[in-house]
Formats: sequence, structure tokens, C-alpha cells
Amino acid sequence: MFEHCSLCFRVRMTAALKRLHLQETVVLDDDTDTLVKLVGKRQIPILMKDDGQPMLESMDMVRHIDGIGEPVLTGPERPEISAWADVTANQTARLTWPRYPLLGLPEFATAAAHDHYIMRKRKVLGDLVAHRANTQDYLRELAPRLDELDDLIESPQAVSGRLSLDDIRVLPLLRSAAVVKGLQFPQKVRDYFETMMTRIGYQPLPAV
Ligand SMILES: N[C@@H](CCC(=O)N[C@@H](CS)C(=O)NCC(=O)O)C(=O)O
Repeated sequence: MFEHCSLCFRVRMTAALKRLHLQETVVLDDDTDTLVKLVGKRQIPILMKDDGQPMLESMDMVRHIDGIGEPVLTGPERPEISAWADVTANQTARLTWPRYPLLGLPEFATAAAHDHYIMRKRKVLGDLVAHRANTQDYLRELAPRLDELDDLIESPQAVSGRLSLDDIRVLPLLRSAAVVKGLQFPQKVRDYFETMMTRIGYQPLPAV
């Protein structure tokens, strides 16, 4: 996993909700070899099951972990939440990707790993510094999205009323968005974020 990766956080939060131990290994951003050795390609997250078999899709990993013992993600799922998550993940990338390498995260612990990330993200998004300079514009554009979520949240304990895959879709995106210093969550979004992070026992990432 990478510490900054929201898809990895889906898996981590599921294990935490289930009070199951998940042995986490953060790889350096340029450590493609380890990933290729495990699954034949560069992809994150990878879950190595207890039987030694790897899994590659984060939602499959979530379902697998939730299926151990009594499931907890049994509440309703709403198409509006999936749609919100799809749009928001695209919209927040230009705010979050340029910030991750500033947070002192373990996947960027060497200069080579750090530069590897910068180079590969620059290919997708363009100049990361220029994106950081546009922060205020991007935050203005994101505000209606957060208001939309505020209207959709049914409870601080579960976005759709009872814990479900909807929480797995939403919470990791909020954790990522919260790396933007100055980003204000609307009241219900803030309550939901704080309640859920406390429940799973994770601190937010630093904000810059
Ligand atoms: N559908 C996969 C997508 C996984 C994925 O896109 N992972 C990204 C990281 S967020 C990745 O491996 N990117 C390649 C890279 O980091 O070089 C899942 O949900 O697990």
C-alpha cells in the first residue's frame, strides 16, 4: 500500500471497522519490482490473504474482509453516493496529488521515490506546483460537491444510515480532501468525517 492512497484506505478502514488485524506494508513509490513480483504488474493496493493468494481490487478486498466473521457493511447503498464519489474523486485529484509528496509519507522516503511520484503524476496532471497555485479556484469549484454530500449524509455514523459500502466509497475521499489546508467541510460532512475517523482509530493526514 501507499499511505496516501484512498483505495488502500478502503481496505484499512474495513479491517479497522471489523477490529481485524491487517498487516500493512508501505512500499516506496519507485518499488515497482515488489509489486510485479507479487501480482505481475504495478498496482496498489494488494491484499495477500492468509492463504498466500493476492487480491487486486480494493472493493473485492473490502468484501473479503467484511465476510470474515459477522459482516458490518450491511446497510443500504445509494446510487447517488456512488455517483458523488466518482465525480469527486476526479475533481479532488488536482488538489490532493500535488500535496501528498509534501506530507513526509513513507512511500516518499527516498529522493528517488519522491521524484518517481512527481514524474508519473506530472504526466497525468501537468505541473503539480501550478496546481497548488490554483488551490483557491479548485476549492471554490469543490464547495458545491461538498454541499451535495452534506445533503446526502443521513447520520454521522454512516453516510446512508447504516454502515455499508457507501461509507467505503466516501470516507477515504474525505480523508484525502482533508490534506488541503483551508478546506472547510460543511457541518454534517465534518461531523461524519470526525466520527468515522475516531471510530476506526485513524488520525487524518497532515494538511498543507
Ligand atoms: N480498481 C483498482 C484500481 C487500483 C488503482 O488504480 N491503483 C492505483 C493507485 S490508487 C495504482 O495502482 N496506480 C499505479 C501506480 O501507482 O503507479 C482498485 O480499486 O483496487
